Amino acid sequence: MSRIFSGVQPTGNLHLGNYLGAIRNFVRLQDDYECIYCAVDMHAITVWKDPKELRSNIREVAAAYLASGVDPKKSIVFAQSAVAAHAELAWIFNCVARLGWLNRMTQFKEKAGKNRENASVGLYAYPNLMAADILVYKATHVPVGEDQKQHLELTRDIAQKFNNDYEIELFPLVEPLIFGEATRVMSLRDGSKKMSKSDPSDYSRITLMDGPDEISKKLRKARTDPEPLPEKLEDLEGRPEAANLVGIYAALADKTRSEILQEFAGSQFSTFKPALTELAVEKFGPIGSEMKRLMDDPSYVDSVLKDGAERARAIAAPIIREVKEVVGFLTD
Ligand code: AQP
Repeated sequence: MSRIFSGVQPTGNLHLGNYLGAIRNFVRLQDDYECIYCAVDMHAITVWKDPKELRSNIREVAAAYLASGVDPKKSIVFAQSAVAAHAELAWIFNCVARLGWLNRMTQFKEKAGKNRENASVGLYAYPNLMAADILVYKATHVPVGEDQKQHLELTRDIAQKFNNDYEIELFPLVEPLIFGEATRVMSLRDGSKKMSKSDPSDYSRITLMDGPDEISKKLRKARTDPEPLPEKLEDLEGRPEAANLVGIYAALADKTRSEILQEFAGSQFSTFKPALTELAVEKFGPIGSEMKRLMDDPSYVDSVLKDGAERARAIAAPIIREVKEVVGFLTD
């Protein structure tokens, strides 16, 4: 059976993009694959993070998985820092990956911005840790949003270089699983920017914990253009905000964007936005309230994370041991 690995950073403000691009797909894959889902807390500290907030955000990611339908009996749910093998393999990969490869990573450039000299070394080496997260389980498939494609290509490069350098077929070449009608959800305030947790504007994103009033307010204020919705998909070209809302509707309704356009062709946003609001409230209402219930019961969430960490450690242990032997470390 192929093995799936994926993770979400516990950096708060989990949003529609994280759900449609990743978490919802985690749920859909768990019947057909062995799935390992992580709150990647070691990635979260690559930029400064308040410790109290981090603890709460780790539980929030776990609660989001569970509330969205990840079954902790079928899938493994845990916090990255609880399995030391991630960090051990990441160091080895720091010695495999080349500076030139990391220099090409667009996410580092975006996140470090102009103040590159002041960015943490962890932020720069982030893709090596991500490769270790996946390969410490020899996972073969990784469900992610489109923005993670470049990091997964780097994971393949690292696996290939390790295999070549040590003349052994140890690591698989992972395949990204990027699917659905909303693989790159854009900001509600600016159709050229991806919806993100760190956008300073709350109006740029719908979070999983937003109630009906907040969802309605945010969608009412969402930027659009004055044209009605077209009949054909190609006519959405050059209309990023309209295309984004249609993509969100399609993903939430589990239909294609063409089907949505057939339904709403000729409609103004004054008609489309309330329909989208109703759909979003219907889909997110139960997830948000279940997340709140789980967040109020941290002992249950912690027990899921503890059990998950034990199961993850058991899978990673023989793999990291094999890697250490191949590299030439002494193992007992
Ligand atoms: N806008 C998005 N559309 C579709 N998928 C998205 N993902 C993130 N944003 C979108 C996917 O969600 C998963 C978890 O992301 P992450 O938390 O590991 O990191 P990120 O991509 O850095 O998330 P954010 O929300 O954009 O955070 P900040 O603001 O900190 O940069 C991944 O599979 C990702 O593809």
